[in-house]
Amino acid sequence: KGKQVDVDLSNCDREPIHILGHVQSFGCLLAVSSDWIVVHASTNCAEMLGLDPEEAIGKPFADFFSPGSIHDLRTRIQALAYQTGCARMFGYEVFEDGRYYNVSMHRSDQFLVFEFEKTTLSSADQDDTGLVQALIGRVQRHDSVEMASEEAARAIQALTGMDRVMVYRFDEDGTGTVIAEVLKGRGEPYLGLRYPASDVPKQARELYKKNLLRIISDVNSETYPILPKIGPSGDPLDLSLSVSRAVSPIHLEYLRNMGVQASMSVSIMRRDKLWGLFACHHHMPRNLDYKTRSTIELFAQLFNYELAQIEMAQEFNDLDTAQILHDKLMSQISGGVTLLDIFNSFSDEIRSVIPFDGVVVYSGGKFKASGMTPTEEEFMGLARFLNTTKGSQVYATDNLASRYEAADSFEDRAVGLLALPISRKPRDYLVFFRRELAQTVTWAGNPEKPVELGPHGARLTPRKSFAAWKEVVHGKCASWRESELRAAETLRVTLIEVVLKLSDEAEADRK
Ligand code: BLA
Repeated sequence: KGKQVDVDLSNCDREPIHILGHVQSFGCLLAVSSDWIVVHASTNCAEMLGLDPEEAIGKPFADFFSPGSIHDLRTRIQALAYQTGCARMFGYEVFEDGRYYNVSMHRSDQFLVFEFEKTTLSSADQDDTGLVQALIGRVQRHDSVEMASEEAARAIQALTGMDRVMVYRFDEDGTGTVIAEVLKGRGEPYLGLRYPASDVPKQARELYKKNLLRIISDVNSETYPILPKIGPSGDPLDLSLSVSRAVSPIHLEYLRNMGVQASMSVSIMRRDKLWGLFACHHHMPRNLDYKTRSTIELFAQLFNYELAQIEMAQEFNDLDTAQILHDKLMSQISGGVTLLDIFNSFSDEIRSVIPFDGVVVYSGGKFKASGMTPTEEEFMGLARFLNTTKGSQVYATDNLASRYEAADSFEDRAVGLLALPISRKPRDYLVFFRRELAQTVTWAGNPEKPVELGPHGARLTPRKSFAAWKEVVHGKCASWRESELRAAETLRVTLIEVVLKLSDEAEADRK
């Protein structure tokens, strides 16, 4: 278990956000031991349930709840025995006195945890399944990740009424990009911007895999401590699966600095990986009924499947393209053509599988370049460096200067490369170049003065985060993706075949 640490901006990922010991104002919490003795209670149980927490702790649950209620709760939670996650009841009349609650139940270590939120019967009656079907139907019309994401953001906005809904996609290294955004009214767009990994620190990303939706209903509202702070076994209550868990003060400051009063995020999963988040903001406090939140969670789970389909189709497509490319290349080879000629007619097709900003073909001592590349002279030096790498596979770097210092003084700022050795001795190459990533992403919109900055200042705003990210990635290009490297390897094998065939033909011509 994590210990309480002093958290500042340099150790974001050490804040133990699952044991902060408070709930938000919209929910109250009770934890019982396996023999149903109350072990923990949040202080707002008094106001929300009419149950004095100090008095309840140590007493049987049955002293406060009727046999009928206990039976209902027990039945639900038993269904959870072999499963993680929460059991839910909507619009349940816990005390049979006209007060309705939404109840969430889950296991946390040896405890059962109950969370209660006030609700009305009418919201429990509402049936959203038709709406979800219609909304996911719209998403299904799209075959690109970006378009489907935008449609899904629109759907989440329809379900929540939040001002801003973004789809935030994680990269392998934990950095993230806003790839879709729906904005109501005025506001600085964040679409297309990248943020450092620490903006959604590691432990938060881990937590968001287990607990798929969290809402921060009011960043300025009081939070309520869970008593006692340390339980009987010497640990604070683990709130990983709690729905009313109060959030990190650092993140609250981030939201306040942005002028956001309520926030909600929903995990987007691809298999067991956190692919991204729906991140939603509202300029006023906003609480969404647990039933609505569950509907949104369901929508997100359906969206996960759509996303997987789109991405899989895309991967098949890329494989097809590589195969088609191979066949086309092989069929075009005939007397008199050179590798350079061939490359010219295929560079667009290659670019659609492996995006690049410049390319050099270096074959038989001839140099040919297009786009953002080093000069011929610079390239000759680079080729000598490449000759020191393995000749039997592709070589990729997103930060060339860190491997080959002379690249620092290249005239054109191509900072990363992917090299395909296509013959052994002397070595010929096809080399793709990429420009600096920070230059390919630019800040959108006008700077807007943050409302009022908290103690950690402007660093805790998206604008400063973006700047921080730019610093981190200075001198780097977009990383070469796994799928791009695979495509490059396939292409390399094809090109070797091409080269062999060309030299065979040249041989035949000579005879
Ligand atoms: C959580 N940070 C989050 C969340 C988001 C972001 C979406 C999820 C919680 C929520 O629903 O609000 C990040 N929000 C963004 C980004 C944009 C946005 C990038 O709108 C861009 C437009 N955050 C920092 C730093 C630290 C930090 C420097 O920027 C650490 C020192 C911490 N962020 C932090 C923590 C959480 C968080 C601890 C988890 C909050 C919790 O669940 O308790």
